[in-house]
Amino acid sequence: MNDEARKSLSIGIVCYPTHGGSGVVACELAHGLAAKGHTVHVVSYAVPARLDTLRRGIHFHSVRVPDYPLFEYPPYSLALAARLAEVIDEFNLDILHVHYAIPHAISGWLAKKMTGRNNLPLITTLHGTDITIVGNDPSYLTVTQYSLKKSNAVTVVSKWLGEQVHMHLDCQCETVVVPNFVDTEIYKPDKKWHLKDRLCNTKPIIMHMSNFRPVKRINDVVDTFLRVRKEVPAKLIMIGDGPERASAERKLKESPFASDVQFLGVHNSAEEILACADIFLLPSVAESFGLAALEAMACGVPVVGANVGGLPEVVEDGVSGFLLPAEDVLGMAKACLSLLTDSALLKKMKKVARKSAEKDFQQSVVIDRYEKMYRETIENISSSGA
Ligand code: GMT
Repeated sequence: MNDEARKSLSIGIVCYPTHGGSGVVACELAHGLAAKGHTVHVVSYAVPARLDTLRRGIHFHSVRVPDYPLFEYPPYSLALAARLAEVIDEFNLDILHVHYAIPHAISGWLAKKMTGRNNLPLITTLHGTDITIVGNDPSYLTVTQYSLKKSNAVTVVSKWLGEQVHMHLDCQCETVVVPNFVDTEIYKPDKKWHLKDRLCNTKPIIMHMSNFRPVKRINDVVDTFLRVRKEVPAKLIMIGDGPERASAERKLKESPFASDVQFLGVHNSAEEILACADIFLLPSVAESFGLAALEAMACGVPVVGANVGGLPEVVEDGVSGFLLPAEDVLGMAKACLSLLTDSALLKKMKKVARKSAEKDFQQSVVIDRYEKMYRETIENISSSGA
């Protein structure tokens, strides 16, 4: 390896700070890159939930969006572009990697133009709804198409999402699949018995973790659990929070099994809780990848979920879990019951789930891929004399 290839990089990462999968991936990537000796500058409007700003090599830069009575919609995209331009200049970034296309990709491109750093590589990682819902909306379609064309590389978190880019955006841009990843040293089947005890030590645990948006079908999680609970003793643990929580709680009020359901709220280090589960339930109607399912699998928890989007690229039906048609609550309940009434099958699937997370989605391997892509993109741009 020559000196240039070994040089540590100054990397800009842009993401949403909220509890969404794209922010989690961006932060874990930032941690992994910093651990490899790079300096990572994370830019967002608040410190992302998973970002550890105390780690060596991690810097956070906040975007301030001033309010003014004239604006019904304060222009975040412009405030972000201006902040990015400052960070590019001040820290002499070697590469800018944005997560979630809207508005990050276009703000990144604008920042390049503003600083005159036309050769600064811009990488855009697409996460799902930035293409299938938001990017696809006529209001954002052309700007999304344009910003992808202007990115030096576009990555997608699953093969399925790559297909959606071509279908929804009718765009010729090349996409590279770089799957999401998990740190299997942190997410592992290491039960903390005091925690298991507190959650429930006498019944198997079914778990769900998400931001409780309508796409996650929180009521299907509850309905599936109630069907299972009618047949066997079990407990449902819900991690996260969001708009669908209230309706799920209302539904439970009418059930004799309400006391078997516990809402824990948002947890930043969910790994210890996930390791206490026997089944992870993910009945979403759309999921470009399903990071929470992968984190559960790494903890040795098989997944029962919907056969949608990129989820089959993470969970192998009948092997590391069961995938049923979306909204098939009955089918999902039967799948859970087949696991809870057959301890040999459950044990086998737990093992396979962990193995598959280790084999196909190892954090160090995926971070190396991103790093290689950064270096290749820098090299290609500099050798093309752009
Ligand atoms: O839907 C979410 O949970 C948030 C969203 C995001 O972009 O923050 O998640 C998407 O990206 C995650 C990380 O790549 C994927 O694991 C999720 O499957 C994907 N969500 C959807 O496609 C609905």
